[in-house]
Parts: sequence; C-alpha cells; structure tokens
Amino acid sequence: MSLNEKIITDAIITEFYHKFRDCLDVDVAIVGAGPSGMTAAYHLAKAGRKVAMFERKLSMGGGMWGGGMTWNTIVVQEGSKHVLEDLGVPMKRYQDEYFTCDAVAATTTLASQACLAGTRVFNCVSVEDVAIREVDGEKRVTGLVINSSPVEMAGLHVDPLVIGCKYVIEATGHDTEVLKTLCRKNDIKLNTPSGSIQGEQSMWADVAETDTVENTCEVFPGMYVTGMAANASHGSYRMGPIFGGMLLSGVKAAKEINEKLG
Ligand code: 48F
Repeated sequence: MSLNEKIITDAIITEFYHKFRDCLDVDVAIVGAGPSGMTAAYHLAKAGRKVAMFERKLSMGGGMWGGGMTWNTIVVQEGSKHVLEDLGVPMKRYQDEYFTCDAVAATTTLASQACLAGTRVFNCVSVEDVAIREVDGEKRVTGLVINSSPVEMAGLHVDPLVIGCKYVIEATGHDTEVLKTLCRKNDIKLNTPSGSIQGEQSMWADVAETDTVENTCEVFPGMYVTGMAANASHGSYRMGPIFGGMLLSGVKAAKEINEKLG
C-alpha cells in the first residue's frame, strides 16, 4: 500500500469534526486536565456521562508530572490511595499512612483511564469565558467559550467557539482562571464564605488536604470547583506534592454531579 497524505488529512478532518460536533452539547465540560479534573472525568465518563475536557497545554497532567520540585515522586495518604490503586498504579508505603508512587505512572494512568472511559479530550484548547443564561429566575453557567491555545499565545484577535453543557468543572488549579473571569464579568455571588473568590493562602498541607475535599462544591449554579481551584476560591491553603485531596476532590465532584444529573 502506498501512503496518501490526502487520505491522512481527510481522516483527521473527518474524525475530529465528528468528535467536536458531538461535543457541542455535553453533560459535563471540564476545564483543566490536572489530577482533580482527570479524576472527575474518569468517574463521570465511567458512569456513562458525556464528558469533554479542555486543556490549554499539549499534554494532560497539570502539576502532577513533576512530583515535588521536579523530583517525580508523589505522595498520597492512606485514605485516598485507592483512587490510583484501583486504576493499577503501584503504591509503596513510606511510613505510617504515607504512600509514594511514580508521578509519571500516576499521571499517564489517570490520563489514559479518563480517555478510555470515554472522556473526549481537547488539548491545546483554552477556555476563555463561560456562557451564562437565566434559568428559572437565576443565572447559571450553561457552556464554555473556547479558543485555540496557539491563538491565545500569539495574542491574535480571533473569536472563540462555544460548547454547551449541564455542568462545568472549574479545575484550572491555583489560578482559578475561569471562575475569575466569571466573577469579573458578572455581578454575581459565589457559594463561598465571602460570596467572592477569597484567594489562596500559603502552605499548610494538613489543613489544605481536608479543605480541598470540603471546598469542592457547586460554587455557582452550573459550575463546580475542584482541586486547587476549590481551595483558592474558598481562601484555603496550598499543600504541595501530596495529591490525595486532588484525587478525592475529583471523585466528590463526579459523585455529586452524577447524582444531580439523575
Ligand atoms: O494545576 P493543576 O494540576 O490542577 P489541580 O487538579 O491539581 C493541583 C496540583 O497539580 C498541584 C497541587 C497539589 O497537589 O497544588 O498544583 O487543582 O492543573 C490545572 C490544569 O488546567 C489547565 C492547566 O494548563 C493545567 O493543566 N488550565 C488552566 N487554565 C486553563 C486550563 C484554561 N483557561 N483553559 C484550559 N486549561
């Protein structure tokens, strides 16, 4: 068989077109393919939900690849190790209730399992805004405004496209980028203690880890916050390279959204 570049191009255009078109309306649209976003994606897709995940960078994984300061081992606690272990990531007890695992194995496994469970991933796509509507007398997030990351990086004035969803998961990490945009552009009150984004505090792993799960919530109708975005929006602490809270946050968001979707 001699290879024909036009058939290769046609295959890509056709397949991507169908994937993208099928994602014009999804159950859950996830912004950010870090550990909390990937975990939520895996559990929602496994439950049969239609999930699209948008990641600015070329690769999924967010802040999980590099362990601590590029020493690519991560730590998880006893109570959360099942999330990775159930996917086949080997865990090693370090001491008491601490476990270690290879950061690359954890990241690639989570990414792979999220995809294989049915999540449609759009990498190299940046979410620049949300779509908002009044539903039953209250404002609600009803979609994502997306653009190509290279367009964003080049600062080109190119208009975005929009996809619709029943729920957004804001999993953009420390910057809570999409939630910030939502607050900047709309006169709204969030489901946080102050009603607005409270900002992240310094390192306090013990409190931060519990808070990450506690703060995972529907922060605005139609929008959940997970992972570091949950803590940053609620004014809690950072935790560094311990990932149990991130994983459990993704599991919690998936469970709650799944229940709400009925
Ligand atoms: O930061 P990130 O890994 O989020 P996370 O799930 O996990 C935090 C930990 O990695 C670590 C930590 C603790 O253990 O503190 O930092 O909360 O991943 C966030 C992902 O979102 C992407 C970004 O490239 C990263 O991969 N992202 C951020 N803003 C956008 C975005 C955006 N506007 N559009 C698309 N992707």
